[in-house]
Amino acid sequence: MLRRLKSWTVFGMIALVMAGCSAPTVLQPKGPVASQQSDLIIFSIIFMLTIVAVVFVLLVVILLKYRDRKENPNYDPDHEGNIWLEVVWTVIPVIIVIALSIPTVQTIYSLEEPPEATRDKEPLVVHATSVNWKWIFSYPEQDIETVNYLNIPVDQPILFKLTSADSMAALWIPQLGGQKYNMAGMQTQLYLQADHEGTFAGRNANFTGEGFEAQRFDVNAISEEEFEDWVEETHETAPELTQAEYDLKLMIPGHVDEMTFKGTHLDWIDHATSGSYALEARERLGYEERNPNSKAPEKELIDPNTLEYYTNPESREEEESSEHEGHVAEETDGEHASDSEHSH
Ligand SMILES: [Cu+2]
Repeated sequence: MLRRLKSWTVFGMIALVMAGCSAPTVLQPKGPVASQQSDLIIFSIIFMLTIVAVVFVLLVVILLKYRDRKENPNYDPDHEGNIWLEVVWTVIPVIIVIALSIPTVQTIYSLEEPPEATRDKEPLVVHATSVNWKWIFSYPEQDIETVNYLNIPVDQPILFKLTSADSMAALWIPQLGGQKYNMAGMQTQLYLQADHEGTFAGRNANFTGEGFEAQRFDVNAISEEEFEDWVEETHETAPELTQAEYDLKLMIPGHVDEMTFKGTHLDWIDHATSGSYALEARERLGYEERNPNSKAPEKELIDPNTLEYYTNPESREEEESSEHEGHVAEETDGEHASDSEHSH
């Protein structure tokens, strides 16, 4: 019964796709996290469709059986309460809710852990930072930073540490798993994993204004050897990430192409512990927010190479120690300390 319904559900999905709706990538999982979620979705759909089917069959049966008939003109149904019936239609919904809740809660909790299949494997840590309207990915262990694309090895859990430099965003790679929110000044964690090689679409799933729609990225799932080669090659060929370039190209709202750097911004800022960095960088560089419909010419940014902040790091250290009194507390924070360990 369940098997046949499952094939009907899949058939219905295919029909939807062929009718011109975009392919439901959520139901084409390419990793254990997404598989668990799509199994839960399919289970819930079949379960609920079964209930709908039973209700409609009962509706038709009761309409036919208890209708007013010509041969029985004085039909007078008994409307008085029936305790047995009341119990039945209270208990059944309770059972339905419990039956739906158990697998849902189980799945939600298991998603907080690395995937079962590769639990013994050390996860690859990737800090994913959203900034209007780009994605910055830092690999602290590999000492690499990429923008608007992500290279990951297959069959290894990826532990995303999510944060944002400005607006609240949400990292979503439908074929690898559901989304989680990125917020400035705090960190959320998300385990994802690919078990097929290929390129999967990722995006921001939380509306953040003007450039939101184009805040997309590609996830390239490659073999472990290819990943090692890429890390090595990046160390040899990619330019070093500097704070001046980071602020000028990435902290200013807008779009950029894919980029690759040696080094990560975690060397000078973790947006999870300080939510105002992007705003300060914009102020330093003279960026002013402007109405998207404005016809006035865009204000030119200050060249960071003319600012003492970037050219003379010593001046900055003095400035910072006087500005941020809570700095010492941040350094001893457990999460922060373990992050700086990774970056060596
Ligand atoms: Cu939050």
